[in-house]
Amino acid sequence: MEKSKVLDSLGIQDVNFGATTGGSNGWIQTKGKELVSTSPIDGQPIARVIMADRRAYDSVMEKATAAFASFRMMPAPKRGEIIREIADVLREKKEALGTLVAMEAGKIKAEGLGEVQEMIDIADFAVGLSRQLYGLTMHSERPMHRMYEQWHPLGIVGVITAFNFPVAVWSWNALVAGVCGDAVLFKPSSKTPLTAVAIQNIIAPVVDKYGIEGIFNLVIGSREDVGEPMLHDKRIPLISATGSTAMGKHVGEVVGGRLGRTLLELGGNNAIIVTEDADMDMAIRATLFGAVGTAGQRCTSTRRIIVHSSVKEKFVNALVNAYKQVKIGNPLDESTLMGPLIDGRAVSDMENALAAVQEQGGKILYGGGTLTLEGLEDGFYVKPAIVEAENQYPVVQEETFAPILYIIEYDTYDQALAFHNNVPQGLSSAVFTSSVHYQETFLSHMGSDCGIANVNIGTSGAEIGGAFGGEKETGGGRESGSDAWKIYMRRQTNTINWGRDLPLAQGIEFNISGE
Ligand code: UN1
Repeated sequence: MEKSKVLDSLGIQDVNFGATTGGSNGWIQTKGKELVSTSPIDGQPIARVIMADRRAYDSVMEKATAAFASFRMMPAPKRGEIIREIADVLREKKEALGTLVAMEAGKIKAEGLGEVQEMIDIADFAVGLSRQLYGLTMHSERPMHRMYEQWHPLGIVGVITAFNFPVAVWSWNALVAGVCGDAVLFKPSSKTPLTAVAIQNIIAPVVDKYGIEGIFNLVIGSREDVGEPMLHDKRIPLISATGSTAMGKHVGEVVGGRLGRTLLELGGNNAIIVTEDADMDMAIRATLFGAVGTAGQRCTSTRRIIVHSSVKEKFVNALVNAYKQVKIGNPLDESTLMGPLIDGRAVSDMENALAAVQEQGGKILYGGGTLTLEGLEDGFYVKPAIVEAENQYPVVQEETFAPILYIIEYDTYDQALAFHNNVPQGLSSAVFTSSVHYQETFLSHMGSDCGIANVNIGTSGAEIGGAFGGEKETGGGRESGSDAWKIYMRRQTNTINWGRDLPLAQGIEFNISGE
């Protein structure tokens, strides 16, 4: 699909408003600064957005508050029907939206389409979930008493996302929160405003049909006008935020300060352990996808390989060989495997990390440096790097959002596990092995300390059905599948006395004397 067709099909104008309460009538005439969305592919503008100012934020919040009050009255399976229709319109627009993701975020088109597929998958999941928002019943210790718990809609959920998964992460939150009966206020990354506008346009017919304006809201704006007000706003009981650990600490502090809830999905420093008996071919392929895929800009990207000394040379040689064959270029070309980084800052972050690791004692085995591509001179292309390093180097301990892969050698499995866990982050992890002992140790309490731990599968590319998130500085949140829905609802424990007496719990007698 060519650029103009993609934009037309998604209702993207040359100049777009930056706030909506959803549906075809929900767009607000925003009056904030102009935000130009440029493509990392060629550094050229795609379209512009007039950002929301404080007034637009307030009017969206008012509408959302009112909309929540009626939406929560709708039975959950009916809300599920709405999400089912959202899945239908997403299927229709998969090609266009996936292409826009590639244009605006710079990931290759196959991955852009994969991201839209994640949206469709979570929508389907949410439809089923709408009939399964189960609470428990428990046996009361008192006779003729019934005790159970139920889950109620929570309120307005603030969703703050990063550029690298501009549409999927919205859907994990918004579509699950939707069946839970919440309203959603979406603040996308200022790097990817157009994909956010596109989502609103795609779902507009469904919003119109069901008259649910105010449920799926979008506010594109600066940190001062939108970001900070969201964090401080007591009308928002839950903030779900994806981004760096530094950002998450701030979100946690501010929202925690008002005792609001947070769902934080922050930095990762994901490793694959390659044991001496691993299937090398599989390990290489998984490493390539994990480290080079999305140009190393997933929170689940593989950043460290912890490899047994007896197979290190073989592994590194095969990996270098594989890296040499990676076609770097325009992510819209089908043969491209790696597109650009998101912007110039990402390129200098990568350069700085590579300089630092060499200073700290590391050795670049392959790649690094920028690439100037014909016709795409203003794009942000780099060569993915493989670096021999030690786990304790300060730069290895950090998440650099770029395709840098550190190779760390080990001799004993205990040592491998110690290296593995000895980083501040705890998102995703993997072991490639054919040993049941290594596998089960890795998955046991003695093994990986991450929220995601895989065997003979790389660190990235998780399915939506599981709970997604991680421990330590990754923030502890869980979103997407499994029972992650619970954070979008409030739990209520109910005890009902259907007898004619009033026994107290714990056997307490509390009678007026003489009775
Ligand atoms: C992210 O990078 O923020 O597991 C999300 C994965 C994707 C999601 C990544 N399903 O790599």
